[in-house]
Amino acid sequence: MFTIYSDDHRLHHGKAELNDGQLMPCHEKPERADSVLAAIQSSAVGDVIEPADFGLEPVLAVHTAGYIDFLQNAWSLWAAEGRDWDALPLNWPVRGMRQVEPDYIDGKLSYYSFDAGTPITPGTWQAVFAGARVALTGAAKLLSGEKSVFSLCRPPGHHAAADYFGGYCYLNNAAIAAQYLRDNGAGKVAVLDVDYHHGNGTQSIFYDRDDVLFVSIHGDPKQEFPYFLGHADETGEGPGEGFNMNLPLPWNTSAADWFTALDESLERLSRFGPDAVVVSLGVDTYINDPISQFQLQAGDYLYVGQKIAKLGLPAHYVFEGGYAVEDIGENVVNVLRGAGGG
Ligand code: 6XA
Ligand code: ZN
Repeated sequence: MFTIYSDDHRLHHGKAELNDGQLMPCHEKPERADSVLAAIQSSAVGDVIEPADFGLEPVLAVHTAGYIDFLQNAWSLWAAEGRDWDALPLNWPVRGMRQVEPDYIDGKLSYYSFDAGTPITPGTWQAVFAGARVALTGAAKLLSGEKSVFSLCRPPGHHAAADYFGGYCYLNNAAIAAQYLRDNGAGKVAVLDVDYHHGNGTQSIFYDRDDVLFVSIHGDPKQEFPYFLGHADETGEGPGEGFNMNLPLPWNTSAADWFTALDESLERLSRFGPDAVVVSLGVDTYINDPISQFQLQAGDYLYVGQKIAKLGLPAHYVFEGGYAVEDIGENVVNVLRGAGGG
């Protein structure tokens, strides 16, 4: 199985996120990708290749032009104010306030975001654009006949919506890949999100569509980030009604209960009959993940890959969360091995 990887992820290296009431070092750091890459290189999963160039068009098929323009220019607008720390938003347009894009950078950061855990740094745009190329290269490989591929994207993407960032995510790599598959021959695509957190961005991008099914297993938003999307009664709207499925689970969910939800997800996916599946592969469901509350163990990840492979569909694994840096490489490799790589 090919892994697609670009070193450019390093250009995004935030100093701090707001967590537990404190500014603390980012959990989402370059060492995460180093760990996964090292585990892939020291196993027999397959070759690691560089991404190709796809231009901006497939990114603009998912994100708004205004948002992309913001991401490209946010750091220089911030730095023009004489600041050399990460750019972070401070307030948001909640109930009853106006959704009008401000002129000043501090207001723009607020307008285009939903949390204070997702810093913009000098190299953020270059890094996230490289991440999108990684995901697009994975999608193109699938279209040219590969059975399964792994896009080692960093930073992750599934919280990013058409026009906002948050949850460590800027460009929605999985959504960009799914849309590219649709635009280049796949009639129906399913996105299976097995990250610990709900993929609110992906859900919102495809919510009113019946050509892309979104299925997600995640920490219940009553307890867990992103808090404001991911409930079981979100089933899609308009033509998309019935094409969104959320399986929220409580803190401390066991591996056995998680796999019951996976079986239910796979049953829905099979019934949909897609031409390809994009897997938002977070391994923050791991028992030792520092910010998450599920109980999967390293060996369980083999079954994740095996069960998805049983669908018999072309599968594009796109890396999302997972913060137990020492162990995430092994956990990802186990998924890919189960899926038939190595
Ligand atoms: C914010 C938690 C961000 C979650 C990031 C993640 N304090 N998403 O792993 O999948
Ligand atoms: Zn996550």
